[in-house]
Amino acid sequence: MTHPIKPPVSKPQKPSPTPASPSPAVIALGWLHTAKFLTTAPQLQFLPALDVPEIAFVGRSNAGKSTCINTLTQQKQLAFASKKPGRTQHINLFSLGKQGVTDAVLADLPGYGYAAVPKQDKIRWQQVMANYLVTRENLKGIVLMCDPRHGLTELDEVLLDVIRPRVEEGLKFLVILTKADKLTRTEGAKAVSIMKLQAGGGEVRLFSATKRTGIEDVAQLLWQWAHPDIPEPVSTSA
Ligand SMILES: Nc1nc2c(ncn2[C@@H]2O[C@H](COP(=O)(O)OP(=O)(O)OP(=O)(O)O)[C@@H](O)[C@H]2O)c(=O)[nH]1
Ligand SMILES: [Mg+2]
Repeated sequence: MTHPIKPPVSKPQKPSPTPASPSPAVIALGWLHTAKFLTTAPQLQFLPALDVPEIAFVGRSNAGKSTCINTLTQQKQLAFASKKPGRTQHINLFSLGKQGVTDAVLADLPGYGYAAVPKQDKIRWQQVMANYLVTRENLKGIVLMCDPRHGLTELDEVLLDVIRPRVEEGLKFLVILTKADKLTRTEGAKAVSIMKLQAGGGEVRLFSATKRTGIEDVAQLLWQWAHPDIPEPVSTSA
């Protein structure tokens, strides 16, 4: 007696899950993580002319510019941060871009307002900075770092006056209220409302490197500034 050979029963195939696409924040942070030191210069004239968007971090000495760049790029010592004010004395550029293709640059600028700096040096530096902010052709956005416990200083106001015409022409502008870990929630909210009135139409965000507040939000904003033709970040493999 022969037994019919049963055909093997194939299990019903589950549809293979499509990998979830990374969130805009993950894409923006991944992009910032590609940051590499590009060059340093004591003055604008020594900076290379570039044709990719440049985003400058400015603000009074010790406000937290270098720390903010290190936090956003998730690199501990990309920019020199220090308890000692006046640590950053050159314009330092960092290139960003996946697969080795630079698509934007971050600029860490020396802080102003440090009392111990000789007057002549202060004036010289203010001129270097004003020159940079007014004439740097590929400058796409300015991030003004401000410690909300001190508010805007006189030199911050000077800077706002210098950049106002360019902001009116479309230059992106963000005020980061730093060291938010030093404020209560209510103080933080109040500082944001006050700064929104002072920032002349710019964006305002609370930020803390220690508590990691505002990192994703700021990262996404910078990503959008550098990629204005792409409305939402799209998934790209590194
Ligand atoms: N608590 C707290 N401290 C911070 C934060 N960000 C920066 N700091 C501290 O503030 C000090 C100054 O930080 P830097 O990043 O060097 O400041 P900077 O604006 O680059 O200063 P200059 O280079 O002098 O213009 C350092 O001691 C940092 O650790 C923050 O979010 N929270
Ligand atoms: Mg610095």
